[in-house]
Amino acid sequence: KPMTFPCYRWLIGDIKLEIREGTAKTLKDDSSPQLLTHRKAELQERKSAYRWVTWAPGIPRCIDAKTEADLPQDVRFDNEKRSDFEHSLHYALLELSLKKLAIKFGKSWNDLEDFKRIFWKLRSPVAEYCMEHWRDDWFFGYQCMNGSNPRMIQRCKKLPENFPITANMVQSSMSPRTHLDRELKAGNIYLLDYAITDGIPTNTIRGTRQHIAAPLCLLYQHPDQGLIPVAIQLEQTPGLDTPIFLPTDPPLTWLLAKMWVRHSEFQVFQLLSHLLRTHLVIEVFCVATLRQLPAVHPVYKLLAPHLRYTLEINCRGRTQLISDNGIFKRVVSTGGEGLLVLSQREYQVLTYRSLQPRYDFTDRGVTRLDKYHYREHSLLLWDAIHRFVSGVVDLYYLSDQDVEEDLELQAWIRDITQEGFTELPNFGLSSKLSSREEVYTLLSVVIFISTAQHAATNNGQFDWCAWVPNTPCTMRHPPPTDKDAVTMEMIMDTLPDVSQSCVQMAITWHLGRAQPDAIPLGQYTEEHFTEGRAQQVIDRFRMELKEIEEHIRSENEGAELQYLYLLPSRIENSITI
Ligand code: OYP
Repeated sequence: KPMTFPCYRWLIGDIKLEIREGTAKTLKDDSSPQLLTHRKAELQERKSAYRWVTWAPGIPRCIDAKTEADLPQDVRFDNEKRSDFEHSLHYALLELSLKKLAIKFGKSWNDLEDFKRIFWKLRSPVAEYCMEHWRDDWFFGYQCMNGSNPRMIQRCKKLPENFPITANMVQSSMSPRTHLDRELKAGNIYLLDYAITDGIPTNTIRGTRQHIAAPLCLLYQHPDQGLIPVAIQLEQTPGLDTPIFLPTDPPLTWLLAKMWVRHSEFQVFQLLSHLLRTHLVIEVFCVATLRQLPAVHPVYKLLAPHLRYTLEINCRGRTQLISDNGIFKRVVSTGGEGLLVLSQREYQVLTYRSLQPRYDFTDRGVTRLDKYHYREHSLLLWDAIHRFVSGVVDLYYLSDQDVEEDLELQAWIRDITQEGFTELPNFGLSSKLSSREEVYTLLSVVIFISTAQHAATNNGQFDWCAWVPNTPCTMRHPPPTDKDAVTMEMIMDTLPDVSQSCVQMAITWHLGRAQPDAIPLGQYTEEHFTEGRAQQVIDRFRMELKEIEEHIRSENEGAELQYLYLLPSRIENSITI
């Protein structure tokens, strides 16, 4: 097994012996001039191997590599990973293209049941459950909390001015003993607002314009039914052509309105929650760590296992997924210019605070949302990660002053804030680290996002997107304007065609399936830390993860629909897919 992040190669002669023990050292701990020279030489070499580049303006900067082939060998996939990645994709695409041929190319489906014709073999229990229940309102609400994009739902204290709902409209979703105003005050009303997709340039696929709406959806935490959608408006500006859709509308009308919400959800989920807020954010830390911290540095040792393979998967994403002729351009409504505009909008409002789960939940006002498993598991994991990180940091930094005086660590945070997250005045991460507390939080963010948060967004994508009508990647007709004019034919002409559906199935399966060579959270196979004190902290972390594992297991036992994305054994130690 090749070492991804080598520790020892810089060290020669008697010095090599000392370091082979693996004792982590900050700059101050390394006293001999010889060692200091090596530290410097290592960093010089690394800075020339790993350089920043602006792939596109207005999003995080990334590694300077045109394709994965330009990356240094140390950060490339190993043979097993590469062949598995390439084979799995070909397998999925081949399987589906055979079906595609058997059906008909580039055409609409006839009926919702038709999607079953490609829904075969590449299955999962949740995907199947989804296929059976995707029309149900409770299932729609459930997905806002425990689907692939659990960060969109927010509490609604006051109705938005551009969403003119009256109490009357939603009364039928509530018991006669209560009404909208009372439920707003009680904290039982929630909102999905896709304003960010308003006016995004749309893709043209084989000559056909695709469409994007900007929905608003009001939800009610019903005492018996759980979280259910009660009103949907598909554009941000109210008007005669943008009716407010209700569960009491003709069934197909309400269904189509929900599909439009879920189509915006696909875009926000994949591009913002997944790509931008996990992959691209973590790449910044990856590049800065490789450039600024020598392999003996404790922060390097702590982070390296959480940064494995991220540069390569991101390079592949940039060349094959979001490039001018990539997968998005071929089948997704935001393909082309749209995906960049959307990402730039999100980047403008991205905050360091929102990357910390506790703040994320309080700021969205969702601390009292019922059966929000993602929130519960996230907090357990965050706390375990935070205890682990502070345990490690305390071994090498005895005071806040030690933090302030670590010149390598200060160069690292400057690289992150000034070279990585550029053009981002409101990000809220200072370019100077002044206390141990700040270091705990920052390193916990990096580990939490590269493990738990990525698992929560990535690993369910086949479950929630394989049944294409549940989360369509594109819409081929504009949103409905007349509640009484919605037909099955119109729905079929709107949803992704046969070919687009096949690609959506293939790619989400390819990315969402368990990785055969996965290293789970907390398994440190390369033994960066060898000193006993550090091993103890690692062991305690593993024990806590085991407890979380058992807790989640028993909580899910016998449940018809299980939430297992944050099961520690299913969380990868880094973003590798
Ligand atoms: C890289 O040969 C990645 O076509 C995925 O990207 C898929 C390929 C290459 C295709 C290879 C090929 C991984 C990194 C990332 C990310 C996050 C965003 C994922 C979005 C998935 C969208 C699925 C689209 C379905 C229509």
